[in-house]
Amino acid sequence: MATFAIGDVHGMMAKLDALLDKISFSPTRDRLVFLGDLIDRGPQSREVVERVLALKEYMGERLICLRGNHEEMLLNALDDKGRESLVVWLENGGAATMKSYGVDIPAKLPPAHRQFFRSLPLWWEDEDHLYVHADVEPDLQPWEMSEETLLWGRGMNEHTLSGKIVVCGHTPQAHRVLRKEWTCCIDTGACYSHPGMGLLTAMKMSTHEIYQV
Ligand SMILES: [Mn+2]
Repeated sequence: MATFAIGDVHGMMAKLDALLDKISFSPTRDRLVFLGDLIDRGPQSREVVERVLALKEYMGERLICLRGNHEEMLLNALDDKGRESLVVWLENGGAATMKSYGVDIPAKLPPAHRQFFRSLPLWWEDEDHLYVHADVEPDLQPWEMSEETLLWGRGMNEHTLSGKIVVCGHTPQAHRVLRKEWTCCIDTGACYSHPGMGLLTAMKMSTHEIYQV
């Protein structure tokens, strides 16, 4: 069984399709770990979520999708922590997501999708790696870390406590992934057109081999 981590998709359906082809994973044996931020900014968030849900239906617990700060902003807008939470989300790529769903308020998002967003965990781990959307706190167990760090942090910290390699997205890297000794960031700015960005990245965890489209 191989495990592949996949960086921030941000509504880029064609790139997700191409990447899933490229890694030629086995849906009956392998494991996929999406690092969060499936949605926002790019044009096809609805299609991306539908694809991940369809894969999840088939793969069950072998598909893990973490919550990113963009799913968090969507949930804040949905649960309305005030009108401001909706504005914050819309201005940070949420408008593209609403457009892809053809709805004008988040409460009209499909119930299965809302339930999916709520179900997303903040971290996951295997023998050798700790997977988070954004960042970790070096000396805390993952369940003790603040949501602020896990969803929004930019520190690229090592997880000293476990010694596991941290695998994260969230902070777009130009040209290639960021590899430090104990941290890998595989967000390569799939939705951006800045020089060196616009790539979606997967990493095969047993070898740390990189796949990009
Ligand atoms: Mn993010």
